[in-house]
Amino acid sequence: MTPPIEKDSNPPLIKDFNWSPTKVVWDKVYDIEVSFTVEDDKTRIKYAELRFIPVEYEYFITDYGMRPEDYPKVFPPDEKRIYELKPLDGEFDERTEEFSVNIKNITGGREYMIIIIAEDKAGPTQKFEYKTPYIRQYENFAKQDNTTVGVVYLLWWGKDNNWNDYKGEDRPLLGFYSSKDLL
Ligand SMILES: [Ca+2]
Ligand SMILES: [Ca+2]
Repeated sequence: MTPPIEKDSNPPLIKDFNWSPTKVVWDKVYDIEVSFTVEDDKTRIKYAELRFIPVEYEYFITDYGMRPEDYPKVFPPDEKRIYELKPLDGEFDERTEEFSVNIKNITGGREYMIIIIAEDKAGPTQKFEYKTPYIRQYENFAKQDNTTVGVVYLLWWGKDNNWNDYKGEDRPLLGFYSSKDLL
């Protein structure tokens, strides 16, 4: 008698997800490493893919009135990347496989989606999604000296009345302004 074939309709688990910056210059993250494990209880792992997708903020155009031509100046275009992965040990031959990806030259100025898709040989597909925090576009070169540049944002500020009562220590370099000043 042949043993009954055990059905496997459950997708594998994606676990131990981790990401860490591997190249950072003055707070600007250029490169990251993403690692994770795919594990199934019955079937060996067949496939794993990682997508690194720039998050788009269409609502700046549709809701906030940003001109479409200004969008790429604020959120610099960056490519979508898709990595078809091999296990760290080189072969898809077990029910547990580990993976690691280096993502380099991130443009930044936005968040990114990290999407992992994994399959075991029985077919079911598992999907995992993670949104990175904001990754800055430019290096924070302000840290290279001890000068602090500040911006005070005050709604409705008059030249005559408000400055007399002003108790702050910081004074505008260009003199006392008023919200009524013409540009
Ligand atoms: Ca399975
Ligand atoms: Ca293996």
